[in-house]
Amino acid sequence: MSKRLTRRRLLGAVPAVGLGATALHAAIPHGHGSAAAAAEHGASGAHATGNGHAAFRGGEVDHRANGFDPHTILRDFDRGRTSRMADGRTLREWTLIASEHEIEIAPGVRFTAWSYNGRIPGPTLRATEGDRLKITFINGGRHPHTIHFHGIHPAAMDGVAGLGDGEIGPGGRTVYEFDAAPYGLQLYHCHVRPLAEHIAKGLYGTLIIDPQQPRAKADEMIMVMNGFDTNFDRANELYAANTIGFAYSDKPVQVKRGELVRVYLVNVLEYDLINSFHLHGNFFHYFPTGSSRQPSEFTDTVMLCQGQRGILEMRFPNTGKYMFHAHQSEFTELGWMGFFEVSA
Ligand SMILES: [Cu+2]
Repeated sequence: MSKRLTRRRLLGAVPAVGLGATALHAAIPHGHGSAAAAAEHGASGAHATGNGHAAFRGGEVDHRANGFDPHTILRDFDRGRTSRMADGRTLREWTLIASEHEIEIAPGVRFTAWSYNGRIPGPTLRATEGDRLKITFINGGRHPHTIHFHGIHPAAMDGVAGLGDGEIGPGGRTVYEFDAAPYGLQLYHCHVRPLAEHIAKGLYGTLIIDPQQPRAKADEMIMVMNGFDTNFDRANELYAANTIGFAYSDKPVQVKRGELVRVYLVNVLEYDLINSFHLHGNFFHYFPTGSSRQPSEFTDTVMLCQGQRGILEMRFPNTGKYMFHAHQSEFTELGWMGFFEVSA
């Protein structure tokens, strides 16, 4: 057995270490089912099954048992409990609870996740620029955690050690309160060391701050690009948008021809330097961080470092199925791939 187990080696030989390593070996696609062939070609030797596209073997993930479904997460925006403040502004309140629980991230592959409100990614919080935001954080886990929001706010609300209430211990709670600014697509995540582990286990989510002059009406969705290190070697074995690999391939995202589609795209992937989004059969306008009304690009591929995010706007002129995936082929074959299915 080699000293270090890597995801590339996983495709070839599976040493009996790591959570669910055997199940993972069974679940990921291999070249003609031959471990030797897969090892020879590396991860890119993983071949398609069934309908000609990559997929996991061994059935389906039990979304109900997980407590969340990537198809629900896709269009689930949480505007919080709202009330009017004395100055006329809107106050939005949420409660986020960190907890630890086992989830199935590929058929038969269990992963001890840390999450906000029992789902990965955490709730997609949504507000309008200038609203007052109040997030009560309760730590129901066994390790200290925080919520660190991207955006503009006072230092004491930054959710890092040594500032404000700092790290929140097990059973502890705190309140993060600040104004929604600037408009755009913000990320939130735990900021406790070791940071990579706290993030990669699932403690992240998105805060969308809408501009006061609303964007055009659209079919909106959130895609958080993530991955999972199932054997603790600080490399990912599985990749996805919204946690469950191939979920949008097994069941394509339904959209309408000619209708404006807006994708809020976030990269939280740990352990890999970059991630990307590539669309087939169409182009999109790209708004980095969503912080300008003018697109920076008209393209079919964008590349994001961890923490980067942006808004994609597109209309499909043709009906049919259009693939979207990371343009790192290895990520694609290990789960980060789906389809838009365009109907008239
Ligand atoms: Cu944490």
